[in-house]
Amino acid sequence: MMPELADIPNDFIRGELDEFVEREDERTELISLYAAAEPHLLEIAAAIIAGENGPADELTKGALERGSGALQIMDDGLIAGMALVGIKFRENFIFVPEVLACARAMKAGMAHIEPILSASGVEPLARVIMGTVKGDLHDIGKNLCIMLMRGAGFEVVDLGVDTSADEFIDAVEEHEASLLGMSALLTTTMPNMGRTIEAFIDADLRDDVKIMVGGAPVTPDFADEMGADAYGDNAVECVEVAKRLVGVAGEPEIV
Ligand code: B12
Repeated sequence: MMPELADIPNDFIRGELDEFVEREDERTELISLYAAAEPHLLEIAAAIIAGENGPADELTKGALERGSGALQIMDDGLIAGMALVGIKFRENFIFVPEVLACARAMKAGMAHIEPILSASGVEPLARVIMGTVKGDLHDIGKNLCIMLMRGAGFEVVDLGVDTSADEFIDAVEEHEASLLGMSALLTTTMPNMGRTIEAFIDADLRDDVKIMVGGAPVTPDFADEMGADAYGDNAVECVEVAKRLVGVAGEPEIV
């Protein structure tokens, strides 16, 4: 049986979903997500939605202490909260300052998850350069990818946000990286991935590095058209793709 709104074990989230999520497909998807999540993880999602730093920090720490897995906390707590924030933002129920508060709350939670997902201690599988493309300041998804990649044994150099083609090229050369990952969250900045790939071709370096791309508006077709080697839909897939591109067999080892 399909879960219903009443099955979500959190009053605040039930209210938010009922008030702000109008599209039927999104309501169904979010109801399934929240109804299946454990109540203490939904409290984390609620703290993200409310943009409350302190609770996001405390609740994430508490969830780890009671034994929830880092990946589960990330999916059912932190990312689940951001999903509703994204819809409220798109529909103009909230604006940039509120979204920034939610992003800060998410970062407060991620601070506890990071050491676990990044702990690896093995010889690096490969050196990877990661960055968000020029003109784009979104870094939450990229940072999650980096955490999981470090946890899976990659050495990752993080160029941050608003990264130009030249900065990507310089970093690949300086660190002799075999893999480059680019993130974009805006349809207006997505073409900068293609421009960066062009710049690698112009610099005669395209054959030296594998390039993977991701971010909410990016599609496998778009990745293909712009000449990327691979596309990844989420942080777990990012690790899988990275392993495939550098020729490491086996499933990613993630907490
Ligand atoms: C948080 C947020 C912000 C924050 C960013 C804070 C930060 N430090 O990142 C702030 C408030 C700054 C912001 C600003 C803006 N934003 Co904004 N933002 C968002 C929001 C709500 C969530 C993004 C997010 O963090 N998602 C959670 C993470 C976990 O998901 P993710 O980023 O998709 O990453 C996952 C995958 O995509 C993948 N992935 C990501 N990168 C990579 C890379 C590789 C290599 C691989 C393999 C995989 C991969 O793995 C990740 C983890 O699973 C989205 C809505 C949405 N639903 O996406 C809008 C959204 C992206 N923003 C939007 C807009 C319009 C803006 C602004 C232009 C608003 C304005 N008028 O100023 C500015 C632009 C600023 C700029 N120049 O970049 C639009 C974009 C519309 C479009 N199609 O272009 C969106 C979609 C909201 C909307 N529907 O209107 N934003």
